[in-house]
This record gives sequence, structure tokens and C-alpha cells, in this order.
Amino acid sequence: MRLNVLTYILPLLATTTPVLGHTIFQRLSVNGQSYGFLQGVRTPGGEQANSPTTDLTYPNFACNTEHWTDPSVIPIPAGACVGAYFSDYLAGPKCLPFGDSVHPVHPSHKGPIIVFLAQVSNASTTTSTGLRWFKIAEDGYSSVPDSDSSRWASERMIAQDGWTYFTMPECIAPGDYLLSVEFVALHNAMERGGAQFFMECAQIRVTGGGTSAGLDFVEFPGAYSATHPGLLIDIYASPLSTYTIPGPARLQCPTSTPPIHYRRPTATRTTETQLAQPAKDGLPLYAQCGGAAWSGITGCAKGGDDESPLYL
Ligand SMILES: [Cu+2]
Repeated sequence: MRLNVLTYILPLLATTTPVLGHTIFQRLSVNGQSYGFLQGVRTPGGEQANSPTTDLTYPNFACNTEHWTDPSVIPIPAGACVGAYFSDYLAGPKCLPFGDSVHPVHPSHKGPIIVFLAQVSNASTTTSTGLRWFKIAEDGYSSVPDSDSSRWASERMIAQDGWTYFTMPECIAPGDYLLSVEFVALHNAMERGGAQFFMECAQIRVTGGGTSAGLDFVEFPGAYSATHPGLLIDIYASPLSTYTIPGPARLQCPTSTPPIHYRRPTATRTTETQLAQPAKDGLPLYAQCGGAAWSGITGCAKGGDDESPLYL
């Protein structure tokens, strides 16, 4: 009897995973112009698309499960302001009766956002295993809160509707790269192995006149230790004064220090300007809601839950 009950309950638990409020990096912007959902980004698929990785030896640690792929390669000038967008569902917040309250991620999920690059021969096709990664940006914790009370990188990302921003270092050599954007949620990190990793990779082509293809390389899996003070930490210990972001040192360009910015570069809180997309009849599937306060159109365009979210 006990076995029968477990057999019945375990699948139920598995199918409820997405409501825990996990997240997916799934969209890029360059100097304020955004690309489409999943355009040039490799993402997981299915019910578990937004589930975290907690296993530091996971073979697909660098870019997660590359279920949805797309041939686009996003051009990024060295020195550009790059935006990376997270949401709890593929192609943005889901249409739910009272809005999608856990877009872009449940607020309990606090932690750093870390950005890596790896040079590849062809960003559209090169596989993500065995690459040499170097860190180009990171945002952790500030003991002094921002004007909107944000301290963690994740709180700044939530305050900007899922967007986080960083500078593509101006010394990066032109060429193809995979860009990994990783959010580490630390709400369970007081126990070893409790840190939750959410990462996906974008396919980019850097332009400009730089010469650096990286420093302080690491491999994924392998770059992180479970006992690093940034991954084994009680973030509820009060007061938390400092936080050490895991991974290697961030690339510093030799002739200038890249400006660091985690906020929209303009003072206004306008949305990204989306580049031209194929015409659609109505709002795209999965993108009918703007989050918890959404009051606009909630009707669905054509398509079903099994349809690929690419370009929606
Ligand atoms: Cu979680």
C-alpha cells in the first residue's frame, strides 16, 4: 500500500515543480534594442525548463540542457551595454488568472548573477562541452541597499522586470563566443549542495578592435567548489555584510576598466525597444501577461503548449 501511495504522489510532485518560481535566461538586448524570446539563445524545454541545477558535476553545467536551439548569432560591439532577460516561463510570463506573480523569479530566490564567455569557432553550431570560459561580469550583494531596497543582483533583476545589464568589455577580440548568463539562488545554500544554478547560453559575435580572448579560464563543470563561501552560505544570517561571488576573477581590460552597470543606463524605466519581428495576429502565445499587475490583452494567439516557443 505504501508503495502505491508513493507511486501516485511522486509524479504529482514532479509536475508541480514549475510553480516553485524558477527562471530561465532567454533573451538578449544590445544597447537598448532587444531580440526575440529565445532568439540566439539555447534553452531547456518541457516541464523542467526552468528547473535549477544543484549538481556541480552536471555534464551540461555550462549551458544547461540545450533543448531549444536557434541558428541566430547576436552581434555585440565590444563596449556595448548588454541586457539579459530572465523569466519563469519560456517566452515570458504566463497568462494566469491573477497574473504571473513569480515572474521573473520568486523573490525568495536571492543571489548573484555571473556572466561568462567562451570563444568558439561557430557560435551557431559549436557544442558547449569542453570549452574554456572566462568571467566578464558579475553582480553580487551590496550591504547598502539601492534606492528601491535591492541588495542582491537578483533583486535588481526583479526590479527591472527580468532584465540584468552588463558591459561587453571593450578589449574583447572580435569573433564568435558562447555567452553564459548564470543566476545562483542561495535561499537553501546554508546546506552543502543547496545553491540552485539557473543558466543558459546565448550565441554571440563580438565586433570591434579588441585583442583579448580571455584570462583566468575555467571549465564547466569543474569551476565551482561546493564549499566556496559564495555557495555554502546562510544568507539569512543577520546582518550579512559581505558576499564573495564564486568563480575566477573578472576580466579587466588592460587599458581601461569597463564601466559596471546593473541598471538600465537611462534614468527612465522604459522597456527595451524590440527589434522588428515577423507580424503576428495578436499577442504571442505565452506572452499575454506582463506579470502580476498585467491588465492588458489575455487572449492567446494560435498555437498550443507543445509548440516551439522560438520567435513567439
Ligand atoms: Cu528554486
